[in-house]
Amino acid sequence: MDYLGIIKQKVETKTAKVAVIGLGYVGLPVACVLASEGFRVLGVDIKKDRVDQINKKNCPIEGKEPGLQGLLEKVIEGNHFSATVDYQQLKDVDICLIDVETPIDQNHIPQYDALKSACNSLGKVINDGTLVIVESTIAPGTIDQVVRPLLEKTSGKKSKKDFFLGACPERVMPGKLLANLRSMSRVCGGETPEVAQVMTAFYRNIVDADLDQAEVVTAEVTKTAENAYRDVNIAFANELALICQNVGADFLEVRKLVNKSPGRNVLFAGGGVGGHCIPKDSWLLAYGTKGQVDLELIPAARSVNDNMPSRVADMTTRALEESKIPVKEAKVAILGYAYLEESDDTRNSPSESLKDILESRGLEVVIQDPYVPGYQNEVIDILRSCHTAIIMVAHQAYKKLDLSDLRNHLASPILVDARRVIDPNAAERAGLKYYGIGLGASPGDC
Ligand code: SAJ
Repeated sequence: MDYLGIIKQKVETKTAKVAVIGLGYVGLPVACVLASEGFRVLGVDIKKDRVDQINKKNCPIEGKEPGLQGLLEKVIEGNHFSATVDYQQLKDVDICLIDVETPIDQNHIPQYDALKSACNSLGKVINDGTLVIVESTIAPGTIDQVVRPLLEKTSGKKSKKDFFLGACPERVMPGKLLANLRSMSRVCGGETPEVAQVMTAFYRNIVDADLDQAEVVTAEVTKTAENAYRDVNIAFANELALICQNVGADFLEVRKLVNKSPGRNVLFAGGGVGGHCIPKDSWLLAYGTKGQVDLELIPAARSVNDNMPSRVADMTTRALEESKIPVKEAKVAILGYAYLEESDDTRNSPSESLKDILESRGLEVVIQDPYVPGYQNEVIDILRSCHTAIIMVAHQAYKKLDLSDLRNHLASPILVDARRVIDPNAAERAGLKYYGIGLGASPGDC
């Protein structure tokens, strides 16, 4: 039976029945966009309340996602999309996407519980000819060593014969889920060239950018490598900033001048690297080598970035000491709790690490973030009796701070700027003692 030919024909006529397992910030948008293109899409999630919310046309994704609520309403009302907790309903799907979380544990080992659960449940109902595509970010070798064995074991079928496997890692970003889905190129990693070809025909319905056919392992490596690459480059910026602090230069000036040299692109130093992708994907990439490659640079970059909150804490305690303020009697305000500017996402937030470090050193810590519920007091209101304000996130609101107001409300005029969003001269003119990441002559730990 030419199963792939049948799938391709159903893709071309948009009569393919598609399932999406995992209705989070990756699965739900892709389900809605596929449904809006005319496919019949069935979403599957283990969380019944999430399934119920979706079927009632309520988008469960937090944060602002332009267009998603409206698209969800449209495809539900048009009967092109519905959600369920019942895997039995997947019996007759032609294409099944898997979009479940793939976190790592504190030892940097991938936690594939959700992926394995999805494969176990899918394997029990999968019918002949189904194309299964994992969109989650996974370590190189996961399709071969985890997904295929599980699906074959639970289904009693053989891949490349009874069902087909591919990996097409997502490249979405919270806040731009629908935009990125359309505009970002994708790697269609198929277990055979024919599978990769059918994948590109399928994704061409929702992706306007390049669709590159490749082997599965290439797709697995590409996604984790692109984020490991970013992490290493951020680590370089951070280490360069520490050097600048030590030798009395200004990182921002050095960065601007270095980037005038062809082929250079130094990123921005900061208070650390948070989020759901960058801190994790380096470890997924490394895990793929099963310890058989002695990796040095990628783990070192992770360490540099993970240490930045501690560097900011050192800057803060030394600034207090310079002002003769006993550290254990000090109270500091952390401005910014999200992991990224103009975001409410606090996953792996460097500010959380900084708070823990400062509290472990005996300081009292208060937090403000205009986007994060629970921390949305006015900046000025939380500064009372604080000896220092630490800017940890480059929110626009902090760039517009009234520095004289800040100075007047602080118990002592110390500003630590871990994202370099404030002009040092303006801070000094307002009577603040300014300490900026990467700015020489500051008391940072270099
Ligand atoms: N950061 C720095 N310095 C920089 C850039 C970022 O310290 O120069 C920090 C941020 O403050 C944040 C963390 O790194 O804490 C991650 O920032 P990010 O800009 O990389 O944003 P993410 O985590 O949302 O990364 C996503 C990734 N996209 C996907 O995985 C699909 C990443 O591949 C993208 O490069 C990135 O968005 C992007 O370009 O915006």
